[in-house]
Amino acid sequence: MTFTSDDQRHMNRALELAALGRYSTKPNPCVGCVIVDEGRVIAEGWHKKAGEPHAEVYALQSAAAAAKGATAYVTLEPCSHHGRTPPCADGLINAGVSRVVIAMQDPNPIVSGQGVAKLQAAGIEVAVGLFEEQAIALNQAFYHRMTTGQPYIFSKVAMSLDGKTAMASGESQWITGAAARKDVHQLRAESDIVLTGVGTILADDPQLTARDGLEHIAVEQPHRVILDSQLKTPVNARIFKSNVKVTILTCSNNQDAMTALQQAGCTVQVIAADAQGQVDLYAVHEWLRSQDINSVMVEAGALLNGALLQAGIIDELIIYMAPSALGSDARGAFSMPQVSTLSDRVQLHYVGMHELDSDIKLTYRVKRE
Ligand code: AOF
Ligand code: ZN
Repeated sequence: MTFTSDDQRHMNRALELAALGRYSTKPNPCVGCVIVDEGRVIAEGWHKKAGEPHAEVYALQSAAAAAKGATAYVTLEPCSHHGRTPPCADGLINAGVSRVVIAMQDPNPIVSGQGVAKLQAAGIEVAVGLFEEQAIALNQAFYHRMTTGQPYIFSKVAMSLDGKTAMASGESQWITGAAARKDVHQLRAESDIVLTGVGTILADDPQLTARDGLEHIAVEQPHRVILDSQLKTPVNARIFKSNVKVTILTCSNNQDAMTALQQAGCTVQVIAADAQGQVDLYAVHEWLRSQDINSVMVEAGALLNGALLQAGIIDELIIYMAPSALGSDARGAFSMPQVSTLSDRVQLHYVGMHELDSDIKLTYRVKRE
């Protein structure tokens, strides 16, 4: 398929528009649309929030009758299904557009190829694949879930150069600088769920919301989930103070503790216990899979992080490394008591690196046999 430089310019703009929804469309993908007639942009649109109109609907509304004979640039294959909104392929057909340029096929099995087929059957010229890589990258977690049936699960760790996350006393705040902390808030804003353990709640009393640097941007806050085998989360924890959903996964059936936590404003869900009487991590994984979500960000201490990594539940690690050394008495990032020989080590693929002021952001994918 060959694309002109004008095609590239318009698709670039559609990708820019799509990115405006990156903190608010979850669990839907972010999508942008530009409508062009005789070389002139006549309308633009982007998807803002699940349940609200798709990108094409906004663009077609704004183009009105001028869409007839025009070209639509869309970052995702127009949908063919009646979901929370009617099919965009029908909208484009009814508006009389003559050409549709698409960055990527919709990996959602209820659409996947059928949107294109519908447009072609109506006699519209369709071209797919312009800036496909960028479009997939923009919706990495959505793509992962649609192609594997599992949410994309990553763990974020802020550590010193010697791999330590906290002093032996538990003191841990501000290991990394302001730019890295802002980046963490963006990751939270992109994630459907932020997962933590009761140990982190007791040690740091975090809110786990997306705030820093996002004050003027529409953010659909992540659902916070706490693994708390014995229901030790205090009812006055700061995580309950913001008006954002909290769920506790437990294997305790202490009714009094459960009622008190429900009154504090959270949902308590009992799941299976493992042989040690802790919540079973495979049951946690199953529960995450059952939610309508694309991505899970783990923000936890060494015990939970190590256990999730060893259980093969983590897909990716995002490490913020600060230029400091905390010494060998400080706490490590991953407690993995079962790893006693090098052959048991968890192996990683390097994905990329970014400088954030004086910190470094490193991304690694977990190798699977
Ligand atoms: C498009 N344009 O802007 C978006 C699309 O629940 P619904 O009705 O919003 O449908 C969600 C599905 O629609 C989503 O999983 C994806 O396959 C597609 N999203 N499609 O043509 C858009 N956001
Ligand atoms: Zn649609």
